Amino acid sequence: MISVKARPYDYTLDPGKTALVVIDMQRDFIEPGGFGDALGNDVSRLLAIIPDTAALIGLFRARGWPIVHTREAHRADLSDCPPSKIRRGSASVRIGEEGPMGRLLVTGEPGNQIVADLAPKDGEIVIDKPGKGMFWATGLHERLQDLGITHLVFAGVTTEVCVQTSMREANDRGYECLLIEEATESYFSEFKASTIEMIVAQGGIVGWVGKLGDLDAALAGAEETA
Ligand code: TIU
Repeated sequence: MISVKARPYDYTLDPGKTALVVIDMQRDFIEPGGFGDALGNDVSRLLAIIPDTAALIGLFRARGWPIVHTREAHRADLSDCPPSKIRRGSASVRIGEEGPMGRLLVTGEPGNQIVADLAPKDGEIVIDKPGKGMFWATGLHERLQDLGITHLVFAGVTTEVCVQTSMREANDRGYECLLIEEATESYFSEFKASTIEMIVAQGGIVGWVGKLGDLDAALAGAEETA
């Protein structure tokens, strides 16, 4: 077991039973002309976490530990998208409509691809999810169980929407969850800060939040002493 400095107290992970989950680092949310932009958000804040997220992915790749990439994505016929989701918000372009990067939030479209710097490699799990949470209609829980995964490290966007929903769903399914602070972002700085406080409140009611450098140091330190 490896102990990582975190809030509200040290997080203990089990090597071999730990996977990284990178939530929705797709062009739709991170680049101008995507869904995030259509909803009226300034997407530039999200671009800034790409280097730290790449470094986090690198820690897992170096060890051959499982990596899951998710995309918020709907089928081309939108049969997996509730009409309520399409109606919601005051988007200039709605889900399924044509934007500068193709049809918004539709699988296979240019905007639905994970940003180039974080592109999945062969052997990594890529999940298209129709909801904000990563378990609804994806079969991911069964895949993680088949791999014997008990611990999940989280990154991605946005902190208070798809990351928080996925982390709460994972917590309810019994996973021990750690969110890496530098590898997640929101369009609203105050929402990121509040989400972090919600996760660690009440003794870690949803899980733990830690820093990339502390995870790196803990993993490297454990290998030195092994
Ligand atoms: N709008 C917003 O903050 N997020 C989403 O719609 N999806 C994700 O968080 N991925």
